[in-house]
Amino acid sequence: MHKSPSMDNFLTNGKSILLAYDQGFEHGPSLDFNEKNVDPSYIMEIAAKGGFNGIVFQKGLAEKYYDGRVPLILKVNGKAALAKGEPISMQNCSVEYALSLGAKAIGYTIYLGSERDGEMFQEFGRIQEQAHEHGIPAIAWIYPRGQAVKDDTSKEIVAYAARVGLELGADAVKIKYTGDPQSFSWAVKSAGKALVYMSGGPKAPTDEDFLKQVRGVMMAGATGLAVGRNVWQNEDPLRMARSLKAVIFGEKSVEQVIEA
Ligand code: FBP
Repeated sequence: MHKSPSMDNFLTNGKSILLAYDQGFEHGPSLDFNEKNVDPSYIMEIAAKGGFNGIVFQKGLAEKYYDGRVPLILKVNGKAALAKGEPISMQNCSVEYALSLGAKAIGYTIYLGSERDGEMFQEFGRIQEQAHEHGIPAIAWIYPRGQAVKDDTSKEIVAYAARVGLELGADAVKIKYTGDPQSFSWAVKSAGKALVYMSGGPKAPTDEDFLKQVRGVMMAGATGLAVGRNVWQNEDPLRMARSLKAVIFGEKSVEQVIEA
């Protein structure tokens, strides 16, 4: 009987916080980066000093900046922001090459609802099998997107994303927050044994706003958070990391964290 590889490399007492840094590819450097966070070494430092459970890099960054201090999730597909039309993100790195760079998991984005989602299902299916053959988990970023998707954070569509991830064999799914714990708990239930990570999103107006989202996600039974901008765009990323860890691992309320 086939057993899925465990996500244990990325967990602390069953919970997790991952640092995502593929936005230079997905959005372009000018949209998200400043003089400091445009440097991948700065992000590697935040991941290590901030005690993250994993860091997400595309292969070029992994080759030149990954230093082994934090488990690596190699993102093996990506889409640039320039082309318009139905979204499609195709593989740019093999599973074998990801392993040679030290990957302890594979990351792959699927745009559920795109007219081209079948191509990503097919490709992820192959990648997931290769990852499992090598004993490492496959994490699916599942973002409902395309003309057919009216509301990408509705209870129904987020749960659908989670379920597609489970059925495709993802060991963890990275999905957007619905906005409240009740509706997000339906996504967590729909994900079954696939672990659920909330995807960070653009920087929230205040730290408190973002911490409230994370608290809601954890109350809904998620495993944790895969976050980029809300950490490395923060003026004090390590302080933000501490606050997030207090909510995720310490089960602290936002009030307790803010007052500390
Ligand atoms: P953020 O926390 O910065 O949103 O990062 C999470 C992430 O999934 C990244 O891995 C990815 O680059 C980005 O969001 C994609 O954002 P979108 O496609 O929603 O613009």
